[in-house]
Amino acid sequence: MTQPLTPATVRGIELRRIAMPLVSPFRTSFGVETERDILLVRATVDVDGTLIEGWGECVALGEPTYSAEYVDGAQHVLVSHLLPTVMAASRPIDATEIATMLGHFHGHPMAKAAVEMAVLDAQLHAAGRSFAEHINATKTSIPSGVSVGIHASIDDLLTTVQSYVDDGYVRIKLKIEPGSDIDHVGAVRDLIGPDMPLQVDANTAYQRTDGAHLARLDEFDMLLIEQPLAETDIIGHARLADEVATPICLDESLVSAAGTADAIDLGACEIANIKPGRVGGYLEAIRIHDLCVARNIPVWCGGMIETGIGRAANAGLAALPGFTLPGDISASTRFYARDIVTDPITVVDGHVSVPTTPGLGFEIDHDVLESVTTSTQAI
Ligand code: OSB
Ligand code: MG
Repeated sequence: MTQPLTPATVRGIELRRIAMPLVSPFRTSFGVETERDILLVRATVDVDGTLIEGWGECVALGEPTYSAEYVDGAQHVLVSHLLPTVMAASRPIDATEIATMLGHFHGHPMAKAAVEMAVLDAQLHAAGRSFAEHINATKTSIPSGVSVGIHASIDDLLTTVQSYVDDGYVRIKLKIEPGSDIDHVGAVRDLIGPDMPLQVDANTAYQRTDGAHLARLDEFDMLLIEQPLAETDIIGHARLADEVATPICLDESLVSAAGTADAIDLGACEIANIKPGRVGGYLEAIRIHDLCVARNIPVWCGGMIETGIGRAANAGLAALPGFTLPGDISASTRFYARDIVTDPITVVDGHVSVPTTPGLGFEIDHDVLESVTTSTQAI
């Protein structure tokens, strides 16, 4: 970190729900997303007598299918438990203190991360500093990968993948599940050729006994297999790592720095997908990045179908030097026809620019935001 930021007194919070239709259905092994129901946190804070606004995005999905959190539950825990605690602070606070202040509440990392994000955004604005600069991130642009949903037909899958190749994405990630795996991956490898980086994400769809089956993916020379087994099954992933040559990467299983260190030590995590929401915030995400660098574990930044708010913040995070693999930080247009920020994330020559403006690196487009808002709640 650079110089500490000036602490902030939280004066008010607005929770805002928005409905964002996806440009096409996104199917994973846990379900189909057609519209994103997103909770935004707008914090009004006082920094040295000046009122400043900051925004956070809660990445919880509409249903508890990717993880236990879901957007209605996140809003409830924020309103009833998390925000009253943060707002009862008797002195100005720093974003880095929020995880500790909320530490006695079990779980709800995505709800906690959204509060931390909003306060951090406001503090960075007050300091006139960008997120990437604040965390001493080194890159000015990051390679952009795209996550491709499960397709019923291989022909349709190839059409979709070709369109992303044409858009310039430098890495393809295919969602897989039993029945839509070996053939799908083989056909895509034939389409994109041997040199294009390729990986798969099972979102926990396989069993411990699927080692021999998953080893059939080895011939396609992929970067990694993401989260084949249940999120709690660390030993199962370690055994799979012995059976399958393709590196095993964890997503759902990694919920803290301590747990990530254990998974690495057990041989269950050869590559790490870091998502700030899943681990309770950007500061825990940086701790995970640091320990992976110390243990020589490659890291990349995952995505949760974020708006321009979350994408900008993720781009800042992924500018840290340990993020050596392309992330799931795609253009806003990958999922949304119209983003809620004035400067949507774009992919140029396969790369996303790291924001350099003060704050997390976006400006809200208030007209678009109003048009997609379904409710607001003031705290
Ligand atoms: O497992 O990485 C995942 C989206 C929602 C929930 C979980 C995941 C995903 C993605 C898409 O794969 C990532 C993105 O491009 O935002
Ligand atoms: Mg994943």
